[in-house]
Amino acid sequence: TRQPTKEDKFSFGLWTVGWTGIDPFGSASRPALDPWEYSDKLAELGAWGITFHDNDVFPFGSSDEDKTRIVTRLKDAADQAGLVIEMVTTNTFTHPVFKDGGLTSNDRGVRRYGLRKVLQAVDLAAEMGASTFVMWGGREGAEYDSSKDLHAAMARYKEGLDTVAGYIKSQGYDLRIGLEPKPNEPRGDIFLPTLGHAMALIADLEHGDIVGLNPEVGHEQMANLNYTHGLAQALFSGKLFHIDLNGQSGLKYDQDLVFGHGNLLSAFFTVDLLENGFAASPDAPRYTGPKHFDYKPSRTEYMDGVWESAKANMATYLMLADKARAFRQDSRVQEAMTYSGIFELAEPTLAAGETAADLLKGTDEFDVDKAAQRDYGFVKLHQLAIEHLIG
Ligand code: GLT
Ligand code: MN
Ligand code: MN
Ligand code: MN
Repeated sequence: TRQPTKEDKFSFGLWTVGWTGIDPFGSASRPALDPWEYSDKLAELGAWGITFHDNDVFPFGSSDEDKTRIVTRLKDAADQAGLVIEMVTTNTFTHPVFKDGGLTSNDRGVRRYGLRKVLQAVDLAAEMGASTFVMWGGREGAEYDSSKDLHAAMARYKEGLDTVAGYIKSQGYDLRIGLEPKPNEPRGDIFLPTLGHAMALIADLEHGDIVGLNPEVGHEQMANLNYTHGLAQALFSGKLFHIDLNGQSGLKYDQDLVFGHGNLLSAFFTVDLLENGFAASPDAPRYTGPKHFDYKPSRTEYMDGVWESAKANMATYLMLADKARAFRQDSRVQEAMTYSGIFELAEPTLAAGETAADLLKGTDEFDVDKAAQRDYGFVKLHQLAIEHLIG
């Protein structure tokens, strides 16, 4: 595989390589480094950018002086290493004050505190030159249906998001919000569990134009959903602002594996969409943002394993990109796509100027029985993808 370069726009959360292996059953399995040690190493491995939560960099409750000192040191290190800080986000999930959520806690004092923390992180994001502000509401949710007025919870979520988006506009920041859905974990049921739920709330916002999505592979697959389909619909609606690439093996806890280390075939078609766009819609929107990895180096790995796993994300992406390019360029694939009707799907169903009444009048001399016997050849086409992937 070729080495990653800045042109590949690979970025990593500091909390990914920075995860020390603490889980609900065990303590840390490796040491914590300083933030700039992670960023220096990521740059060396070929990353283009980094991302972080406020509290990945400075501890919760730091004084303003400490915040400035630590953040300045990280920004200098990133500049030195030629790294872009492309996304900044807030941690409104670790501290127990957020145990019932930040924007949707039943406690109004907590909500005011949470919203203030988010706004402060927006200022930080702008200062760092980030273009995306992710909002993952991991603690926004419930274990018990008796515990919430769900209408009020949605109203408070909307109020919170509009306050943040309105603030971004009023400050003239060049920032867009990426909402990150997840069905469950840490809450029993998280609000905005899927991309569709998030898009629906965005449509209800006053400042929804600068609010879009940050879909994560594992989060969609935990809900038994198709990640590539999710990206496609987000692109269709102009809402694919950012992505979290990782791996997940089916319906279980959030694994945050290396990209491709879960459902590899699904990862292939995700890369195919990102690199090659829609097969029959050349004018459709394309994703041009960072390829951001949100994974965890497994707890079994020590520091060598941390860096190996970071490299593995980029290497797997690049290998899949080569395979996806060859797949699309293969004349057998193009023929199989034509046979399958893929290009025909891009043709409008009605003729130019044709109305529903016109359609009702005609018959097209359509032979239902013959159409029922059509062979779509989807299996043959898919086998060509398998051949490119492992042949
Ligand atoms: C947390 C979560 C991720 C989110 C991060 C952004 S925090 O690690 O599990 O999926 O992307 O807040
Ligand atoms: Mn995850
Ligand atoms: Mn995660
Ligand atoms: Mn994520």
